[in-house]
Amino acid sequence: MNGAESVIRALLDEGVECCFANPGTSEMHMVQGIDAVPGMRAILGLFEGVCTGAADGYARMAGKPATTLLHLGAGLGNGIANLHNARRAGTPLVNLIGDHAIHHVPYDAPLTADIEGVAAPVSAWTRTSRTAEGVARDARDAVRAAMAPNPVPLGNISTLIVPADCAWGPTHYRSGETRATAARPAVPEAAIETVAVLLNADCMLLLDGEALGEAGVRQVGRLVAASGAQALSSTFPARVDTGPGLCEIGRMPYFPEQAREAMERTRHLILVGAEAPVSFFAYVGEESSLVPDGCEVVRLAHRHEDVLGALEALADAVGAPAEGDAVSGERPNLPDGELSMRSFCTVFAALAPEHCIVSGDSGPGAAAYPALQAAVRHTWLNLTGGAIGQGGPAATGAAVACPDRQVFALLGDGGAAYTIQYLWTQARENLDVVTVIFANRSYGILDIEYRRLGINEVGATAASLFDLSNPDIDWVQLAGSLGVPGAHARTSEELTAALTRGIAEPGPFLIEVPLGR
Ligand SMILES: Cc1ncc(C[n+]2csc(CCOP(=O)(O)OP(=O)(O)O)c2C)c(N)n1
Repeated sequence: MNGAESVIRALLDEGVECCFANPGTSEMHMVQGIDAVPGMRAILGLFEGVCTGAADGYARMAGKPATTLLHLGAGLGNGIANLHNARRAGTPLVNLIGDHAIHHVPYDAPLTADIEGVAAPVSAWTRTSRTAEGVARDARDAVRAAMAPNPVPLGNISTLIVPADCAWGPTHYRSGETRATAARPAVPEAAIETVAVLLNADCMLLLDGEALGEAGVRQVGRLVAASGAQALSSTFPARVDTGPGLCEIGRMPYFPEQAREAMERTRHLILVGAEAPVSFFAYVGEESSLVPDGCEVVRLAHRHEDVLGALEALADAVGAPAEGDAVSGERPNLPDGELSMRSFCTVFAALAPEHCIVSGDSGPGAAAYPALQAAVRHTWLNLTGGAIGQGGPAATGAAVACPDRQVFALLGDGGAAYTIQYLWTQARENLDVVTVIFANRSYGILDIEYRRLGINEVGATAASLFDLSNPDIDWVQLAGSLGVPGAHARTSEELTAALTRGIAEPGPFLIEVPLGR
């Protein structure tokens, strides 16, 4: 076989079964390898940011990496924003990047680039293969590195660069080596003992990582029942599993003054897989840390550690009941009349199916989080790194990983415009995703941030840089041209009808609502 085929076999042996691809000539042997070896699902994305965001969404739901297949430095570079988000999320992901054959690089042909340089800021592990014989080993190492318990800033992205001659050259590959599993390091007992002594109603548990998976949230419920402590997730965690039967999980607010207010009465901020909260941006004269004076920060567990084990041990140590606090769960009645963010949230909470997945981005969609939490068990995926244009691609990958679950993407129109090609992939793969576009025809948050920075005069040029009208994008028409049916919803009744249809019909659907924050 050739090197490319050995790479695909190696990836499959490590449990990687899905490839979000946008290939070029230097990846042709990889494409041939995928063709030749059964088991690797190859999905075309029309922009690399779709591939990388989809690989992120897939892994957040599947708990194992997908691979991307991208074209040299230019292709990888196009995918960087969503790789940045995936790094912040701690998502395991393997980039397979083709390169010129080794003998061709010195000729500086047009697509020649410093691919390792492009990969470096987002990758915890980067390697350029040197031989066809070595490339399968490289692929296995890439997956293992992506699954390693890395500390927070590093993330879990591996980038393997495969020169074309390593892909086309002859090699042997023998399956049989067992798949590697990486254990998370245990939390020191001293940390558990320290928190057990001080846990009371003056504490806030700030949660991220495993603490926000279903098993983690159950343990948090026990701790809340035993101590009266508050439980909040960090502002944009990668994944939260909540809803009726599980403990209510609030969210650390985005704006600094609101975050400080949320911690006003907190004497001990206990970090459970989370980092101490900081202001998203610097503001003139404002501190970067959001932790109020008089609040002590205590760490129970780092995100890469055995967070779940630590929570269990802590709950046992404080004598917490086996069944903890839980949301009771009630569907709201369907409203009628004018459509507002409030009625949107009510309709959404009334209709969203059990065990749905919601992928967020910019825009006001996060407002639906409390209402949904009170209504149905679900998984919420957040924009982890602030690089907008993630929600649609991540929803695509989540739907590939979980074909039995209804997926929603709640997107601001500004964010949606970055990576809207994802709709085409959803249509082609017949994925059950309902996208809601909040079309306020503006970069609304930038208008708010502009004023927060003390610039009160919004001049004509500034206003034009925050304005998405002239021309208005018709998202339903745009979706139609990408193979996705849709509807405008201007009233609560129209939203109810559109959402009911989108959920009932197989395949993707898009709803444009004239709402903003
Ligand atoms: C990749 C990237 N480019 C630019 C920005 C800056 N930015 C943050 S929010 C935003 C506009 C969001 O607009 P929209 O999605 O319509 O939501 P709205 O604020 O109007 O509710 C922009 C451009 C960003 N965060 N990420």
